[in-house]
Amino acid sequence: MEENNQVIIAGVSHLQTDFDYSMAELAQLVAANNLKVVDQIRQQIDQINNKTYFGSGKVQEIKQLAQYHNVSLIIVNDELSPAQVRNLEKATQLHFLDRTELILQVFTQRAHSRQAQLQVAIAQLQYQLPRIHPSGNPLDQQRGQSGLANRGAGESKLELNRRTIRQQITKLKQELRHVEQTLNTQGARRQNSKLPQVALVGYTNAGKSTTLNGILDLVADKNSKKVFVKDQLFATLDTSIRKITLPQKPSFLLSDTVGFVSKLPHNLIEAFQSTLAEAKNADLLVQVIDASDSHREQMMQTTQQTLSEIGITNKPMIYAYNKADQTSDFQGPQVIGNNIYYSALQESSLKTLIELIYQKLFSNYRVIKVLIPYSNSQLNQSINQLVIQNQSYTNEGTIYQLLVNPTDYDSLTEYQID
Ligand SMILES: Nc1nc2c(ncn2[C@@H]2O[C@H](COP(=O)(O)OP(=O)(O)OP(=O)(O)O)[C@@H](O)[C@H]2O)c(=O)[nH]1
Ligand SMILES: [Mg+2]
Repeated sequence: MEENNQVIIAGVSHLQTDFDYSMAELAQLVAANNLKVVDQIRQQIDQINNKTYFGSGKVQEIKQLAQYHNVSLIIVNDELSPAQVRNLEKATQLHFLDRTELILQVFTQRAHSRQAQLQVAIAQLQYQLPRIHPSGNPLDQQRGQSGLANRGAGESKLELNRRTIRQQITKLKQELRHVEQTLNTQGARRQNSKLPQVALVGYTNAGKSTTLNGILDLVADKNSKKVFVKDQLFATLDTSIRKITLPQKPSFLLSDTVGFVSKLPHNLIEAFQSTLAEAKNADLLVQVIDASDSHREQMMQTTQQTLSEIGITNKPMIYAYNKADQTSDFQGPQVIGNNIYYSALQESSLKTLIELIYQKLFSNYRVIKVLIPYSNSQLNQSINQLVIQNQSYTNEGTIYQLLVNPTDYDSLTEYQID
C-alpha cells in the first residue's frame, strides 16, 4: 500500500449507538492490514452528505490533519459511494479507502485455500465494478473531463473495462462452482449426509476454532485434523466439518466457519454463500461469544443481523459464552437454559458443552428394545449403523436396545419387545 504506513481513520456518527465500538474495530482492521492509526477524526451529523460523506468543514479539517501528520491515506468507517470517494479525493488530494475495502483486503491476505481465494476475488471484483475509471486512477477522472470527444472515448473504454471485469467474475464463479463440487464429493459431508449438523457461528476471534479443536481432543479423534487458530481477525475463512462420535451416543457433524464483523460487506456475504451454507443447513447453531469482550452485546447483535441477512432465522441456538477464564470469578462451566459460560481451553467446560449439544440435538431420540430374527440380515446390518446401547442373543434372534430418532423408532415398532 502506501510507503508510509500511517493513516488517519475517520467516521461519522449518525444516530449510531455503537459508534465508539465500530471506530475501535476499524482501528483493529487497520492494524490487521499492517497500517498504523496516528489519529482519528469524528463527526456527528444526522444526515450523511451525499457528495462528500462528511460535511464540507470536516473535509477541510481532514486535509489539515493529514498535512499535520504527513499522512496521505484516510480510512473511512463506512462504505463510500464511488462519487463520494472521487469528490473527497478531489477536494483534498488525499487517498480515501472505505471500511468495505479494508475488510476485503484482510480477507485477501487470509485466503489460503483455492475456494477462499476465489470467493474473495469475486467479492473484490464486484466491489470494484462500479468504481473503475477509464485511466484506472480515480484522480484522473476529473482531469479527463475536458472535452466531449475525450469524454466519449473515456466512456467506451470504461465500458470495455467493466465488461472485462464482468467476464472475469463469471469465469471465477465457474471455477468456484467446480472447486466446490470437488469438495462436496470428497468431504465428510457426503459420507455422513444423514447425520445431524451443528455449526459454530459468531464474531471473528470469539474462539470458534479453539472450541472445535478442544472438542476433537476430547473425543480423542486422532484421525481428525485440527483447524487453524490465531489471535487475529478472520483466522478462519474455510469451512471445516468434523464428525463427532462418543461411545454409546449418536454421532453428529460439527462445522467451523468464517467469523463475522460489523458491516460485513454484502459482496463478501454473497461470495461466501456456500461456505455459510453449513450454518444454513445446520440443525443447531452454537453461537460462540467472547464473554471477556466489553462489546459482546454489539457483537451478538451483529451476528444476529448477519445470520438474518444470510436467511437464517429461528434456528435452535446455544449461546456459548467463551473465554470465561478471562472474566473475574470463573469457577467452571455453567449452564443456564440455552446459555453456557465456559472456556474453550478447559476440558470440563468442553464436556459440559458437548452434553448441552447432545441435549438439544437428541432431545427427541428415544430408547427402543427390538428382537430381530437372524434371517433378516439386511435389517441387522442397518441396525449396526444406529446407536446400540445393549445387545444379546436368543434362539429367535438378536435383542437390541437402541437409541433412535423418531423416524427410525416408527420403522422399528413392529419388532419392539417389552
Ligand atoms: N483465554 C482464552 N483464550 C481463548 C479461548 N478460546 C479462544 N481463545 C483465544 O482466542 C483467539 C481466537 O481464537 P480462534 O479459535 O482462532 O477464534 P475464531 O472464532 O475461530 O476466530 P476467526 O477464525 O477469526 O473467526 C486465539 O488466540 C485463542 O487462543 C478461551 O476460552 N480462553
Ligand atoms: Mg476460526
